[in-house]
Amino acid sequence: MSKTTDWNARYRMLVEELEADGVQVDVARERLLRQHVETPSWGYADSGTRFKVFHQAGAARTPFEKLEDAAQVMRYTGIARSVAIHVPWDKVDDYAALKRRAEELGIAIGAVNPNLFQDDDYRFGSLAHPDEKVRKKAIAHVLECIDIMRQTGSRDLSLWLADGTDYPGQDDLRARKRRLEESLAEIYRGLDPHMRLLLEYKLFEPAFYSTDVPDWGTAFLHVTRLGPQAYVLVDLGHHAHGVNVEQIVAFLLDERRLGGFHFNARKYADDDLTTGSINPYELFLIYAELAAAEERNGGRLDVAYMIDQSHNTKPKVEATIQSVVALQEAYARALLINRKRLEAAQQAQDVVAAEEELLKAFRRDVTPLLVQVRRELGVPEDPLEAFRRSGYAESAARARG
Ligand code: LRH
Ligand code: MN
Ligand code: MN
Repeated sequence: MSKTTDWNARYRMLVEELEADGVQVDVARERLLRQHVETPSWGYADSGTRFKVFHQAGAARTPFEKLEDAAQVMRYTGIARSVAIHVPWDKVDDYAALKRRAEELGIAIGAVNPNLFQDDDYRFGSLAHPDEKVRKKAIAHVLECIDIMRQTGSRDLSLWLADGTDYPGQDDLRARKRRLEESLAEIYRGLDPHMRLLLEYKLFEPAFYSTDVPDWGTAFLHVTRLGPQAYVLVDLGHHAHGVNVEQIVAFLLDERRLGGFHFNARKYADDDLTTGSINPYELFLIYAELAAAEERNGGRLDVAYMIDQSHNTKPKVEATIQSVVALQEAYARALLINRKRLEAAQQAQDVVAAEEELLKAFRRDVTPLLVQVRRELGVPEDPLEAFRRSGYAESAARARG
């Protein structure tokens, strides 16, 4: 981003152009000022592929160091207001102290993610395991996470299950469904009234023959049966190729069961790559649905916008800043869609005009609007460049080894 750019002039030009076109820029600006993205604690620690865990100099080693890194993303973007934790990866003796430290750093603890996949006992599943003892252990762990939520002030419990089978005949598929229903109901009863259970689905992996919550429909059925505090969580990497994710989002929004996202990008499967790096048009179309729902809902939507990524080839804080900025850009473009003209084209069955309305917004250079928003948020005009210049990565590498 050039230092000599006259951003005020460019912003005025954009406002003029959009308003002549019938788009209210102030509405977009205000929504962007309120945008909230949650980053994952596990995205700041060493991670790997199925073949090796790679060490990165300066990667966070403790839950407190993860908070420091998350706070950097907040400092440079102004919208990465909270960080999700994963237990026991983020196990500490005193969760109230973790909450206090987050607050000192200008962020909050967000969703709590139980870990039901890293214990030897979970080889054949957790909440749907054939052995009642293992199911009880898994439920107890989730209830302990709900207790942690009370200490961290978290509202959302994010539940992803590795449960499934590898071979036909390995287990009774209907029995697994019923066991899962019972376990989820017990967990649901443990929630405080303001808490939400977000159920994440995933097509496959680690199980390869059957997965107990393989798709949005299964998750939807479970959360609907559980009650009004249960919602579906959409992870962008958890679908088969060609699945229309924005349609799933629209359906769940309409049913008021969209609890949140795990944003990332994928080329093949659950790649956990930088949001918007592979399929920016899909990301925009998802945001087009979100912005439309917000519009119908008086400008508010109770959805948790979380990132779920792990970076092995990129520095972690930089990749997370790129992701937050990609979410900001997708949202900005979606807010600038001319809804009236889109609807008119839809009514007239003018397919080309309707598509062109979306493409026009998708191709729009929103940088002047984002610079304006960043100035108001008190963060640098170019978050990534400012972070790279700050020397934080180098000093973390020296301090953390
Ligand atoms: C596994 C997974 C899932 C969870 C995350 C913690 O697929 O990526 O998306 O949310 O681990
Ligand atoms: Mn996920
Ligand atoms: Mn995943």
